[in-house]
Amino acid sequence: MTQSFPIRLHRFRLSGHSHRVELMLSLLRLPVEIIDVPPGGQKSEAFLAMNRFGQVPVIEDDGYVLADANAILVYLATRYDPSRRWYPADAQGAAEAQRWLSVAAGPLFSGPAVARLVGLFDAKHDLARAHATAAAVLSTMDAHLAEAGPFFVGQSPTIADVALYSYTAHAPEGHVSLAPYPALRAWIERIEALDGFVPMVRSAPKFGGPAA
Ligand SMILES: N[C@@H](CCC(=O)N[C@@H](CS)C(=O)NCC(=O)O)C(=O)O
Repeated sequence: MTQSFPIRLHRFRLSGHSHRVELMLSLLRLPVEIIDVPPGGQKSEAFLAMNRFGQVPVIEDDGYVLADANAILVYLATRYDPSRRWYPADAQGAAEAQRWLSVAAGPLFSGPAVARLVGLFDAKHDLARAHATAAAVLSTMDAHLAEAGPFFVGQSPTIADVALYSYTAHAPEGHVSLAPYPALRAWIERIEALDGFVPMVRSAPKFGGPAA
């Protein structure tokens, strides 16, 4: 299906959840209008009317409002990629993609993303615990790619890769080195070489320190 009017993306510039959606929109070549939510704006009455959880990202697509990064990936790939290259339609492919969406929402968040919240924003989280979770999830992801790559679900990129990319590639912003994970580093290069790839701005960590 083609799209002539832009899909509105409400985001924070440094939000990996938001970048995940921006990347999907770009890979699908969908026109987008980016709305940078000001600090605290996600708790305004107008924003809460779009997402009761008061978080970015949120999209508006021809009057349809949807929050939650992974839900948005499912929606965009189902609606705008009839080939189902990005979100496999077969039972096993769909289930495997979902499995990695759960990793993106689970340990990839509580590990690398939480460590990044500390590194960039001095968020009051347990950095040592986030680093331990990051090491466990990144080594599992690395082993999976080494055995079953080049992408998380088979031979071509899917929403699983889009969901996992931002917080993996930006893990060093939470003092998480990617040096021990060669398969992950090669995968990051493959994602960044995709037609339509858009980067998230890189930041240097200002708070916290490397894992002991
Ligand atoms: N489950 C949500 C999580 C989104 C999320 O954590 N958003 C953060 C930015 S990365 C946010 O809006 N934080 C501000 C807040 O919670 O007030 C999703 O996948 O979209």
